[in-house]
Amino acid sequence: TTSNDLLDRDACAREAIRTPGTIQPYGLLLVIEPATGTVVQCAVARAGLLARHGSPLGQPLDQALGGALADTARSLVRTPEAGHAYLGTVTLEGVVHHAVAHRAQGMIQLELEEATPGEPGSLEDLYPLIRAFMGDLERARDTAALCDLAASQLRCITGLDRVLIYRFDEAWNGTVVAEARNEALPSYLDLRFPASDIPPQARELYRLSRLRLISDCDYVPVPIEPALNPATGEPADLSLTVLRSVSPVHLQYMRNMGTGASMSISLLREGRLWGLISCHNRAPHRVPYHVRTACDFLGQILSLQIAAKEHATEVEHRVGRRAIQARLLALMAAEDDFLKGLAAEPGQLLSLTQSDGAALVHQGRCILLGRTPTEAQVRELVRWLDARRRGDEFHTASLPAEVPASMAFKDAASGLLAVSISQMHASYVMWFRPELIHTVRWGGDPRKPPGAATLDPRTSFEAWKETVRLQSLPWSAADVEAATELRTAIVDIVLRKAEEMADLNE
Ligand code: BLA
Repeated sequence: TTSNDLLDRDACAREAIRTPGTIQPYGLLLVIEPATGTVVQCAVARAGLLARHGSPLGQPLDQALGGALADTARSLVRTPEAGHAYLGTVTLEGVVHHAVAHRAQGMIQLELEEATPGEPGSLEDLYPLIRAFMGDLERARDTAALCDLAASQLRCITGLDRVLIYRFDEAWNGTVVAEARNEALPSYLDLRFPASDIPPQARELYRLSRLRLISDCDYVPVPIEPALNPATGEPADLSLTVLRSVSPVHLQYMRNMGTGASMSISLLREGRLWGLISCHNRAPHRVPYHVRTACDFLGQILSLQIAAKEHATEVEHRVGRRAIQARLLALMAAEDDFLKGLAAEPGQLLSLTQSDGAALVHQGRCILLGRTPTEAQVRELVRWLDARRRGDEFHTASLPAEVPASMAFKDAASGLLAVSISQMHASYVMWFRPELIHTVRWGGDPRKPPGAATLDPRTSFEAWKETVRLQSLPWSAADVEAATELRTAIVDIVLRKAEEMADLNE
C-alpha cells in the first residue's frame, strides 16, 4: 500500500455523505420549520412542477404545494416522531408523487418522489411474493441456502439484472456469498473486497438507514437552497432520505463496474451490520416505492433468519467440539502414551480447531499430522515459541509477520495456534492453517480485464489479495478455547499418569 492510497482512503472516510448539499433528481425535497410550518430549504429538479405556486421558500407547506398536502401538512407539523411517515400520493401538474416525511435536526424533511408508470399501487399487491418467500425461507437449511433464496426472490420482486448478497468479516472486508443474475451483468460470486470499498461512515449510515437507491449513476444533482438552514445555520442532514445525493467516488465505482443503477439493503445482526444485499441494473432503473418497502421487509426477515441460523450453527459447533474433546480424551486414556492417543485419529485433532495440519512435540519426539511444515521447521518454531515463552497459549493468523523464516512454509502454515503442555520441557500441541489466498475459491476469472479503470470490485479484489497475503483465516475465540481446554485435559492426564507412576514406584 502506498501512502497515496492511504490518503485516498482517509479522504473517502471523511467525505460527509450525510450532508451532500444536493439530492438525486427523481423528486423534490422540502425542509419545513415545524413551529411556523413554512418551507425553509428546498431542492426541486423540475421547476415546472411548482411553477404556478412560485418558489416554495418562505411559504407555508400547503400553499407551497398548491393546497395538495393541506391536511397532512397540519398533522405533520403536530406529530413530533422522528420516524418515517408515508403520507400517500400527491399529484403535481399531472405527475403522481409518493410523499414521505421524517424529522431531522428539529425540522421536517418532506420528500416527494415521482411514481413510475405501472408500478404496484400498494404493499398489498406484493404480499403473495412476500408470503411465498417466508415459506421458502423456513425450508432453508443454512445461511448459504437462505442467502441464495433471498437473492433470487429479490431479483424476482425488483426485476433487476443482478442481486448480490455480501457479508462482512471481522475486519469489514466483504465476500459475495450469494448471487442471482441474468446475462446483462457479470458474476461477482465469491469475490472478496477490502473494507475501504464501503468506508466506515457509510457503514455507520447503512446501519441506521437500511435502504438506499441510486437510480442513475449519471444523474445531475439538484442543489438544496439555501445551502444552510437559515434557522440553524446547518446543512440538511439527509441520512434518512431516499433522495440523498451519493458520493461521487461511489458513482465512479458504479460506472466502472458497468452498473447504471444500484439499490442496497442493510442486513443487521444484533445491531451490527452483518452484510448488504446489493442490487444492480445495467441500465438506469428506479425501483418503485412499494417494491422498496417489500425489499426492506424481506431484508429484515432475512436478517432475523440469518441470526437464528448462525446461532444454531454456533450451538452445533460447540456440541461438535465437545464430542471431539470427549473422543480425544478417550483415545488418550486408552494409551499408555498419550501422544499416540492424540495422533490415533488425526481428523479429530484437526477438526477440533478447524486446521489443516498439526504437530505434537514432546520429550524429543515430533509427530506431524495433515499438512504441516517439515519436522526441522516445526522444531525451529518450537525453539522460537520457547524463547518468547509468554503464557500457555499462542496464536497468530500471520506467522510470517512474527517469524520471518516461516515465509518458507507459508503455504502450510501462515496461521499457528499452539498450547504448551509442560512447564519444564519444550512440549507443544500445534495447529497450522495455510495462507488464505490458497483457500479462497472464486467463480469466474478474478483477474481484471486489461485497461479497466482502477475503482471497481475486480481491482478491489486484487487489492484485497495483496492485503491478505501471508495470512491464514483468523482463529476464532472458539478455536482458541478448544485448544486451551485440550491443553488442560492433557496436563491433567499427563500429571495424573506421572503421579500414578510415582505411586507405583513407592
Ligand atoms: C458505497 N460501496 C458503497 C456501496 C456499495 C459499495 C455496495 C453502497 C451504495 C450502493 O448501494 O451502491 C461497494 N458494490 C460495492 C462492492 C461491490 C459492489 C465492493 O457491488 C462488489 C461486488 N469506494 C471505494 C473507494 C472509496 C469508496 C476506494 O471503492 C473511497 C475512496 C467510497 N463507497 C464509497 C462511499 C460510499 C460507498 C463514500 C457511500 C456512498 C453513499 O451512500 O453516499
